[in-house]
Amino acid sequence: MHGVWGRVLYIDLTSKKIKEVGIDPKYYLEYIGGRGLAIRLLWEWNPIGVDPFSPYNHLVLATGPLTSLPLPSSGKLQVASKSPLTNGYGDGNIGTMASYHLKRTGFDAIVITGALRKPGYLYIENNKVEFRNAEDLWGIDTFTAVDKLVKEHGKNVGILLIGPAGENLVRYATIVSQKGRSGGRPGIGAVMGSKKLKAIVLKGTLEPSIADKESFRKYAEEAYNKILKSESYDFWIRQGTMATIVWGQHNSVLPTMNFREGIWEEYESISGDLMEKLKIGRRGCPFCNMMCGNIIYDIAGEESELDYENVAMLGSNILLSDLRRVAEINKLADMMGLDTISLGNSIGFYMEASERKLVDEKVEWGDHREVKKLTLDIAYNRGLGAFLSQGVMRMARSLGREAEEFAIHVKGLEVSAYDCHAAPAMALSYGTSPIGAHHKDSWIISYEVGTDRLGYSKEKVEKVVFLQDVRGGMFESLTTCRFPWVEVGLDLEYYPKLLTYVTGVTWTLDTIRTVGQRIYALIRAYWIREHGSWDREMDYPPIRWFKHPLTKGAYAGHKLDYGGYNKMLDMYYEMREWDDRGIPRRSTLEKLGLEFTIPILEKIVELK
Ligand code: PTT
Ligand code: SF4
Repeated sequence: MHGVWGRVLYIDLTSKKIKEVGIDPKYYLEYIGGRGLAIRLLWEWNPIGVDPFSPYNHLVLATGPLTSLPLPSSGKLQVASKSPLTNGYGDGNIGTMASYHLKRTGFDAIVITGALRKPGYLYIENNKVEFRNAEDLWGIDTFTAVDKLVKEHGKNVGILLIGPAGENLVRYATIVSQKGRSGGRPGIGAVMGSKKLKAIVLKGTLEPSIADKESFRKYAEEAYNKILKSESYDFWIRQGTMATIVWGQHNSVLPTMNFREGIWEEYESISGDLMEKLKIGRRGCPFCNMMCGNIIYDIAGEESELDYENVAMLGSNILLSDLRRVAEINKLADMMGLDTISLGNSIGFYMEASERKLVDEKVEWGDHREVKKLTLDIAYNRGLGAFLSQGVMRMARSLGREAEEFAIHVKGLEVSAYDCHAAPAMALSYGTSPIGAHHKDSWIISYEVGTDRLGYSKEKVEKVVFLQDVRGGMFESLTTCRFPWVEVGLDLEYYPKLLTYVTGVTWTLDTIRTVGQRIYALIRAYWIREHGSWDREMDYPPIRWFKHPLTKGAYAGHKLDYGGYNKMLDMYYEMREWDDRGIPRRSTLEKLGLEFTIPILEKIVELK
């Protein structure tokens, strides 16, 4: 198949040995690349039940056939591993020049196992790997460290690195790139830290082959032009994801006070409109003509790149008003390598625990100074920060039953920035997301607010499954940014066609959806394998949304209904051809070519 190299670079940090491993060509047809390749390799190469912080856990950096080719917003890279936050499959998506260089090393993915004895970093130039010392970089924030690495290697490289949070094994540490791109919410940065690996510097100079260059070039150019001509382009360029603050407020989904409410009286103090006034520039990922990284000066006069999730979770969710203060915490999170969503959740959870007097040390809602101090303490895993660095699920368990009722997570991953008291399908999206509560696989909320909002309908469930197949299956495996489709309406049909021109294999949206279903079933099998059991309760959203109704706004009095949610979950399982416990049926596994999972699953659960 064109567009891929057919091999991965396998690096063992313990023995400092590297090898090139050929990949069965059928994997590309069955899994495409990116997330698909990552879960296939983790199933095969990760020991069953491995501790996420053990040297035997594998870290996968994967590209797909469309990654960093000249087509819209293609500069994205998949990072995946067994998650220290959830103990299940975890991944994330980073827009970075590292995707450009990895694509040109001659490998589709880099797989890292083992651990270094002393802090180090990898310099990879095509198939040459150097193990470098990083003792002088250890303990340093990602912005300072990246400057040092650029000084050493020049600007023409791609760099992925961790901050103090990853080094100190904070369970929601991410991998950072380019001072403001970050990925791997479920603690993939901490996996890198457990391997004493501070950074990976990539330089690739080989051009991947494209089956039909001329058609590809023409069609990609057409797609770029369509984006520029889109009606929503101008507004997107002005506000990017930040427009969602006002939208969230108007639709009662803006996370407020640890997801207690869906509106906040002070939302204008963190809005996209305010951001526009403060904006000093834009940044973005490679090959993108709709760059959405909005830069403002924070309260300390430093540049900070804003996104909706970051601002909502570190703003309304903890009642921190003033966009420039929020921007300061956001920047600190990037420097420390902490996921902003889990950070905002963990701080919000603690503030509520402190309000209810379940903890001794008090932290008030919206206390900027305290939030700043806590962010650093979390990253360095010290003092009160050491408690928060475990994430919401573990904190709640240690505080007891009352705390579990306001612990906002699914499967251990903290919920991203959409309140679901009055959004059943979005709750289902979180409940069934393959990495724990994240919106990336199915952002059905935009559809849900414009339809039978409070209904538990089959139509909504069908839409969740469709979005998961397309977003979680297709975009995460191609691997490209989904925003051209989601935000400026680029026709979905561009993607199967571009994939066809690049690979020389004919793809349709339907054949890609089957890949999505396969990936979903395999990730589910992986979770069951690692947890050693399974129950449909794993797919429930946070208790709060069922128990405590909203008290403010147009949806005051509303909460989720258990019966309705269960009905939707049944429909969801039926559509995925899983049984009523959420376990893929034997016939489903066989149909999707996942027979190899059956002997292992059979030891854990009875397959129906
Ligand atoms: C993503 C999650 C998101 S989703 C946001 S804002 W968003 C937060 N960003 C963080 C950040 O920044 N710094 C930080 N320290 N922590 C952060 N945590 C949060 O992480 C991101 C964009 C965005 S902005 C989104 S929706 C889209 N996500 C895509 C995706 O998942 N897949 C895909 N094929 N295309 C996507 N395009 C968009 O990319 P995770 P990025 Mg991110 C600074 O990592 O783990 O996937 O979690 O990658 O390069 O920053 O681009 O309103
Ligand atoms: Fe990156 Fe934004 Fe462009 Fe997507 S739209 S590739 S997230 S800059």
